Amino acid sequence: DPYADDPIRHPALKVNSQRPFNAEPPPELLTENYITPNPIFFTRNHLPVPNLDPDTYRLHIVGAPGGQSLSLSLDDLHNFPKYEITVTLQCAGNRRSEMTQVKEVKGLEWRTGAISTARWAGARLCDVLAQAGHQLCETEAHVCFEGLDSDPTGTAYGASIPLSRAMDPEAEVLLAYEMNGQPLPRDHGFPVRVVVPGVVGARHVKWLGRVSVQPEESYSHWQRRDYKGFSPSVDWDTVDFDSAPSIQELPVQSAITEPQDGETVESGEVTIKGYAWSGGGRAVIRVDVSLDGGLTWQVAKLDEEEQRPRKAWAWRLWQLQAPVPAGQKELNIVCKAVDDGYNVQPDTVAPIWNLRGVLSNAWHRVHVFVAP
Ligand code: MTE
Ligand code: MO
Repeated sequence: DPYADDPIRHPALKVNSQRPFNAEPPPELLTENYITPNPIFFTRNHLPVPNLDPDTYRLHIVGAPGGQSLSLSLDDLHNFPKYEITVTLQCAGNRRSEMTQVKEVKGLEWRTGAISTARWAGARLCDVLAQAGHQLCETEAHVCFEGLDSDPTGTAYGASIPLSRAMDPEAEVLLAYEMNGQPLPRDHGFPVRVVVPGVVGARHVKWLGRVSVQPEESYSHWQRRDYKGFSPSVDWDTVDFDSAPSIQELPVQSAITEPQDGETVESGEVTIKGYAWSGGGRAVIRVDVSLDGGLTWQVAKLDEEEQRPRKAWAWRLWQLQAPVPAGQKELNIVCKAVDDGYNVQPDTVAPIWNLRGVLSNAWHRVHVFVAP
């Protein structure tokens, strides 16, 4: 059993798949803290978790022509300037279960919890690439990452990002060795993972083994044959993966974490809580909440956490306390967020349905009963 050596996990996690391990925190725990505690941070593994020895671990950086290749130990990585940033990581499949309700899709049934936030610390990818002789170039180029996790045929997890993002100090791409002040937990990439702020989770390669600069995107299955969006009209007979770009920056997203669907709330006043986030460093500027399915709206209160312009990498938690209209037996609670590009979420799922169930960011809807 290649999974026999996987780590022990927190019992509160809702498991979507045991082998490989995929699990999300329950909604009420997800927004209890701005920073998600490591043990309940969502986990998305495609393969068994490798057991890597930090003493012999080496990160291989393929050098530029005329530059030099690097074989970095953990100590070497610690010798680069250390940066710490708060970044929200979201899987492209977050909220896929809502797409399944429209029509069957292929993928894990994530609810609203395939998203979490941590303080990540490590070396900047641009500093490490510079030491290997890499520079920004005029022609198109990509930084390819390979994980040290692999399937029985020896194929490793891989992904890539454009070199322009990797070399941009403002993009703050990290080779992270710490998560919330601790060495990375095994499930989250020990000893080193990539953190690409504002970009889909799939590019944050864990158990990082090799970094190279190539004229084309990574040839990994997960770069080329997955994590792409398509029209609702495309099915598995007609899909042409080469026709669509790989997902990088994610669209604006929000969800209600309290109350939960089917719950009974007290009459009088209801407290609604949730999260909102957008990709590409775009800040969330507003969250609108409706108690009547979207007929009338109220503006939620956003938490006070700092949002840097163009570098708003982390989510905002929000809440709304609202009187329950007298005589209501049920409420159809809805939320939708707006980012600083004034991008909004689509109101329903059907027009954004796609065969792989990615990019599921329609208004989030929760139906609750009011106690008599
Ligand atoms: N890196 C490796 N090496 N193997 C993987 O399976 N999964 C990716 C990414 N990096 C993956 C990986 C996907 S799809 C996501 S959403 C994130 O890791 C999840 O990171 P987390 O498990 O720390 O939440
Ligand atoms: Mo993912």
